[in-house]
Amino acid sequence: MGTDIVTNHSDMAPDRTPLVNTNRYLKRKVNEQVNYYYVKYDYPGLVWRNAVIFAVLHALYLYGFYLSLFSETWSCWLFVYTYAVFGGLGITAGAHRLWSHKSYKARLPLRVFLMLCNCIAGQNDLIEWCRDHRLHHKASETDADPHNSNRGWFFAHIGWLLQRKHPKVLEMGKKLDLSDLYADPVLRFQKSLYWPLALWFGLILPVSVCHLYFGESLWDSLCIGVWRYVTSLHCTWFVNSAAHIWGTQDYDTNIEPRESGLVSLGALGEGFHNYHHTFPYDYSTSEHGGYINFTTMFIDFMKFVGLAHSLRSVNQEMIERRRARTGMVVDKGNLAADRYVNEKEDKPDEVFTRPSSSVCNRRLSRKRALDINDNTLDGLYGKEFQPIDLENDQQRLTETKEVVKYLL
Ligand code: ST9
Ligand code: ZN
Ligand code: ZN
Repeated sequence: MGTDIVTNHSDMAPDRTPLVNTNRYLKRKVNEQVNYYYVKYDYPGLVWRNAVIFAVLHALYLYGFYLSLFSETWSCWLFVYTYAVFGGLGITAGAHRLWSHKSYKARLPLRVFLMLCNCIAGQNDLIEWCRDHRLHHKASETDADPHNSNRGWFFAHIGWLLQRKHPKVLEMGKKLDLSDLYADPVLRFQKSLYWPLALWFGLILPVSVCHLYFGESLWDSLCIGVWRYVTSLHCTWFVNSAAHIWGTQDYDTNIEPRESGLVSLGALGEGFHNYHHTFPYDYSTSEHGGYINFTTMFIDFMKFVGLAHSLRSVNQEMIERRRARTGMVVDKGNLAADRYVNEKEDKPDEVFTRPSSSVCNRRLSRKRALDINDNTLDGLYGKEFQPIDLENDQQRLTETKEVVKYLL
């Protein structure tokens, strides 16, 4: 299958151009194998306004960090930390699990609460956030992915907010169905008043509380507020960067997202990213329930008090089948995976006699990528986002094959 697929082990780009003095190819080492990704830079570059804003924010952040360690009163610190968790829930339980993925349903008071928490986070209005995130799932690791991790750690982390979006992002983004988001009056309200709401809940209120109630100076209160904001931004961005590059691929080796406990710790449970991209409709974004997953605990509690319902999850048997079919094989004791390879190949020994799990992972990953079919597409995009129309579906298939071509 796919005789046109080129594997790169040398200093050659996919089209066999030598990689000398060019920024058109990105070099990335995956499991000891060097891959090259084609990157187009034929659209406008840096957005200076954002670069200056983020530079200033990071300068204030450093002073806020110093205050948080040595000078801030413990009661103010407790307030800032709790406030940050509320803002985080506005992203994780609200923007992400509720509105982007519809992985559970929330009654009006909870939706209003999460919308206000979301204003604390200052990460664009909910409709824009969900649009970009749905596109990220639909077109992961392609030009149409707003924070395509194939363009490097820095781009996936913050770089994508410092430059104009790739034309493919706008083109594919327009094909998304966002009618459910526009149908929610809570989201329409937030969009219409986003800036006043975000300024009030994200800046004026927390800074005033630190200044007037906890007695910090106005300047210190501002820097502490910036410290909270920038920290929560980085915790979120690590999901796009670190959790797309480092970690294990327990459920699907055909996709880049990884399992990262460390990212989960900072992102209230959002670091189990290989699971999440494989089963995007699971309200827990992981198979481990509340383990390093404060957001899952919060949604469970909301269900307990009757504010959340219709929580969607994946049954264990389905997870095991998927792990066996496409997951990373960790050791010889993985009988389910053995069975899969036995069925699929006549030479199981060749696959399973291996020096390390990472080498085996690479082999299986490359083999499966060659076998790309509709099942793997399910894994890439999740069942939640079914094709909108045939033409779009065809487009996705073509783009995915393009990516696979450059991955190999
Ligand atoms: C931020 C968001 O940080 C972070 C999101 C991360 C997501 C992570 C997900 C992981 C899971 C959850 C983890 C949670 C963990 C939480 C832990 C917490 C403790 N489709 O945008 P423009 C249209 S935000 C369709 O200006 P440019 C658009 O509608 C940080 N259409 O593009 C518009 O059309 P029109 C703060 C799209 O000019 C036109 O295109 N915010 C799409 O290329 C132009 O849109 C910032 O820093 C699409 N996807 O500029 C602001 N996208 O005019 C940053 C766009 O008709 N943003 N369109 O309405 C910007 O400044 C700009 O967007 C830009 C691009 C410079 C980046
Ligand atoms: Zn998601
Ligand atoms: Zn992702």
